[in-house]
Amino acid sequence: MRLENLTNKKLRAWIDEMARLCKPDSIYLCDGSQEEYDRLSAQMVAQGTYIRLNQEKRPNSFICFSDPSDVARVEDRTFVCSHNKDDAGPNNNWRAPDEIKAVLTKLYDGCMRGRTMYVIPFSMGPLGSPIAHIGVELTDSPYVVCNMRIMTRMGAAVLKTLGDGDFVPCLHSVGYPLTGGRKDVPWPCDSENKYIVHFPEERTIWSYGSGYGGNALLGKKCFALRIASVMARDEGWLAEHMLIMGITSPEGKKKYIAAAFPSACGKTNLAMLIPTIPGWKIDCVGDDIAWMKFGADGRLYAVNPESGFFGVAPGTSMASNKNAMLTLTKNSIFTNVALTPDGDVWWEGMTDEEPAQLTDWTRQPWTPGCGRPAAHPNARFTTPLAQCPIADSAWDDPAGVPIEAILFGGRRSSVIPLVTEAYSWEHGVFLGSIMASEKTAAAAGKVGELRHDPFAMLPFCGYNMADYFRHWLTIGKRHGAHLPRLYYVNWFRKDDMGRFLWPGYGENCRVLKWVFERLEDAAPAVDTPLGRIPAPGAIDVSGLSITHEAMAELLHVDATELRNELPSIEKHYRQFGNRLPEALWDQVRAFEQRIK
Ligand code: O2Y
Ligand code: MN
Repeated sequence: MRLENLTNKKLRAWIDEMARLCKPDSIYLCDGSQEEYDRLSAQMVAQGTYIRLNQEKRPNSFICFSDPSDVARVEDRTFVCSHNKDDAGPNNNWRAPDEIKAVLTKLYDGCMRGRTMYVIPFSMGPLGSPIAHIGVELTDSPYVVCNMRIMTRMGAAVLKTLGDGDFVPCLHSVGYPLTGGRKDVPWPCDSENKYIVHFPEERTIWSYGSGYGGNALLGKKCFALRIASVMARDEGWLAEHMLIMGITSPEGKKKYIAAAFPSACGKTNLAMLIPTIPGWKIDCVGDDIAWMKFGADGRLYAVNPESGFFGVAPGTSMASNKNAMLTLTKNSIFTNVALTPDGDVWWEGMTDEEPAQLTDWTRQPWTPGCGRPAAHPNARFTTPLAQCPIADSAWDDPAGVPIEAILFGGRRSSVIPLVTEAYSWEHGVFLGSIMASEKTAAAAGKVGELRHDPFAMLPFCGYNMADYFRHWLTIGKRHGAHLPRLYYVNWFRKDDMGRFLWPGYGENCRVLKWVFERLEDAAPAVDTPLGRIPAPGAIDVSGLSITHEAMAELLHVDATELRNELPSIEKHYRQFGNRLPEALWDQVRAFEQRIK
């Protein structure tokens, strides 16, 4: 399709306006075809952005290395620009919309000189699904185009579905105009100026200066979480940082669950889990984001707005996540991993033995023991969901899948038991709202420090988190009859010696089995001050070498330890002032009574 033939007036006017501002040499409307993907990939090979991997080992796949200043999401450069600062809340960096537009307009002026502006129409969610929404990203990065083709449904079919309808405008530039004889570089970006800006009232995204991941693939965190969370609040649905999985029992009964975990807590591993208990089966619908709307039957239906995985490579192996490794055998893009001499990829944790020599993510020769990691800790693979060996048969179903349980989880070495069932929806919202996780080496701050990350949405909620809690409570009031049950899980509890008590990975299916059986009213539980936990013996540990003492420790709920959490819960709540729903203070008071 040619630009001249675009019938959507808002789209045409917006492209013209942004082109006048960014001044690209040309404008190209993406059709989403394989031919287009191959052509842009070949162009990036010629430009030095991509290296084609060995066709025999990793067909139709590429590696690229980013600028060392552009390796991850930049939370301190991410802004939510509502008119009223309180509407963004203490959970967001805020700037007045007009003020930030003035700053960015200056930066955008001429920023695409010497480049092509690509127009990417994309659907978050299966095309035409009542749960899906459409966005259009304008970008000067062919890397973004190719990644968006894997991560979203993208191209001509989206324009057809869009018709005259509305879309979320997403403007992106790497901020590296080719003016005054300036030569292009393999990874253009602006290392001085990065802005990831959201205008929730206009439902618009402006991103400048970064070409990496969540900063540049605007369908992901910017649209599918920050802007969509606002849309969901206004329209009565849920846009969440959650995986979606199907669980099938040996009797052939299937249920779908969603699960929210902060970044770096193993969501992708859980989404692709291989059960260790005979007869149980897991299918993957998504590993990062869930959009959920209530159906005519009153049940909550979820789609994965994405169509690929943008997963962390380091630590991924045949042992830790065989399904991910099998997914990325072809048609994949690898960013900031290491290159082997025979044209394949490698990263820390991929194999027990390190290769004798590599080209590392900084393009330097690397040998074991040289003192540098070969792959950047936030190195990523972009790979199609359809290639996942356990892709659920309904992963692309426009109707979505019915969600029966939602898990919240964090990384806690103490206090929080292996699994807890909420007493009610309100109690579950309380548990989600006080979720906290210990920092890993991957995040800024002291390792082990506890950070409250309500619903795993702290970096992704596009409005005041207190209003987000209220939205969850309202959903509970409106849809009482068919609501999913809510759970809090913790795979990371440690013993006195600092060793993990629970083996994790495939063994997590034992906890999922208990959840499944609870939904069938077929598993016993006991009440504790935190919630309902499995009765002794209710978690199936057959074939697992775990001591009774370890199981008891994993399920131990200690009132004194919980009491020690109260000041930090209250502090966390107080930051929201009187916007925090009173129902949550009621939950705190009820909790206080239970731990007296
Ligand atoms: O650093 C980035 O740009 C990616 S962050 C990311 C990517 C995939 C899934 N989740 C996340 C996250 O930070 O939660
Ligand atoms: Mn995520």
